Amino acid sequence: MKNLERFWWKEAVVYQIYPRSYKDTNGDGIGDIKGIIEKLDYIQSLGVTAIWLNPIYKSPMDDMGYDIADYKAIDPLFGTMDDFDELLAQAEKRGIKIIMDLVVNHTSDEHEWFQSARKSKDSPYRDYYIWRNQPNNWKSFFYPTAWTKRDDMDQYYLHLFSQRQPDLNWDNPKVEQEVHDIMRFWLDKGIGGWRMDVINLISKPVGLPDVPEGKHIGAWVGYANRFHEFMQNMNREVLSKYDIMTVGETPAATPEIALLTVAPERKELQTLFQFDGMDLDHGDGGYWTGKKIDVNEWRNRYSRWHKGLYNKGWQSNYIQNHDQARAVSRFGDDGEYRVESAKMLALWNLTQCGTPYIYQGEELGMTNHPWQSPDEWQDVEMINAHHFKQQRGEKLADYFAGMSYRGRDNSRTPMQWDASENAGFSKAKPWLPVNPNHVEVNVESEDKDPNSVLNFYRKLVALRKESLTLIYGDQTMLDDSNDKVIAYTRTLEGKPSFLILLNFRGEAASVNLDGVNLDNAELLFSNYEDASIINRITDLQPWECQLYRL
Ligand code: TEU
Ligand code: CA
Repeated sequence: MKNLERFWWKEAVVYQIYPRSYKDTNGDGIGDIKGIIEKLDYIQSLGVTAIWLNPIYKSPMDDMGYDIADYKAIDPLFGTMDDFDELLAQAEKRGIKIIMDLVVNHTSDEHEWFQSARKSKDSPYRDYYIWRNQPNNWKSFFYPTAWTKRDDMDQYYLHLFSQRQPDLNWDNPKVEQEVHDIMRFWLDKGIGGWRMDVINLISKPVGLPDVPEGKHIGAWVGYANRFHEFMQNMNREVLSKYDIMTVGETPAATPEIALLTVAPERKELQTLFQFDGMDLDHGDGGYWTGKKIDVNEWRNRYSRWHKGLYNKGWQSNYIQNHDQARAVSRFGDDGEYRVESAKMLALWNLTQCGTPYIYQGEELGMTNHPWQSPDEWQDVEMINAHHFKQQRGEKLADYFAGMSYRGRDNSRTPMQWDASENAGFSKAKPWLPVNPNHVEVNVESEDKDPNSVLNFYRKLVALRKESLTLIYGDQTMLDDSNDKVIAYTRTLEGKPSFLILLNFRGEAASVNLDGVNLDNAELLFSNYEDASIINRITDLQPWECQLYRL
């Protein structure tokens, strides 16, 4: 099977919804399933063909649903199973598939398996989790240690994420059976596929050896031991029996390692999310600090992935999600050039080879939040990191700006529907503050404005869906040491080619296009109204982007 073989999931454009923040219909300040149903016509108007829903299962919400207490129940905050069935039916009417989140590296500590397991070593569920008399040196993703022993416990349990997210023991064959059973339950309802949370962490290295100094726990555990065996079992027993899409979230992947999962002949998953672009704005002080990205590095990393996977496997592309702060605030300019730079990033995201994901609000150019105080934060990662820093004696003033820039709550503030008090998200006070810029940045006003970010996305999604070159074509980087502009062609045998120019800087820049035949170049897209003057094709204004058909 080759890269160019056509499948619906390669041609899909996916819209990611964080249900908690999308639309509240019952006035509790929290988004719900009925809210998503209410907005399906809007979602359809974007041209997207699938929705990935962040978790909506029963959960104490320690990690906002990534801590699941019952895999076969909808959390009452979001609605009922009837609401979910209605969403599936209404989405299907509009040609939209629903992709669910599979979170099976860990459960909630309120899951009945863990409730039973924690009580005694004789529990039939004890071996569903990972217990030790003594912790090893593993750190949790969410600070600080990955091992906890509660007062009523005689052993420590492993949790790679928060204390309330105990890791499942996949070496117990019963755990694998349970997961397959859960998957079938939802697939038999007719869902369109799975996004699989930190799936490459499910198998732990044999004997749980200490992680070497300086190595991140994700890289130490990722792809360890029996991971590929578990994926092949899952594919054989479950996935291969349905016409669905599958995308693994796999921190620490490289193109070489990724192919072991996404090459079709491996019979594991179709595609994965890689993180290589996401640390390019980490400052000298590490994760909780920021800096401007190095454009050459951006080009190198992404083209390494393209070359590594082209014709061998399939990619999934994104510039933000519920874990990543707003792209326009990180890689663009959320001030003076918000509109221009949001469109430039849109053009990047939707002209890569692979399946594109658009995260709610990205289509409006929504920005990071102007946080006033840590008291506003709800995210367990931000709260834990803040407490950890306080305990170590770090001063808030030294890290507040960095956390405000990086924190996950930036992407979780309510969707901005209109200019009214709560941005049309809810009649009540929303669970996270609404960005004050909603008076300007919102669906209602952007819908009416032909030059809005929203309408740019709509046109671009439409173009992408009808163009096999943009979906399946090869990519060739041009002027590949230009430190401001990223330029490339997309080509597919027998089809028109495209030329894409993206100025990643807030200043004028030029690009060298020697060797590209521009004779018949037709400008289809730009974020400046006066861009079609062909003799300045190589001179770009701040954040300018252009797409030509050659
Ligand atoms: O994220 C895994 C993951 O890599 C993140 O923890 C990431 O390191 C961090 O968010 C960067 O800010 C997945 C989910 O997407 C995330 O929401 C969950 O919190 C996490 O797994 C645990 O389930
Ligand atoms: Ca609600």
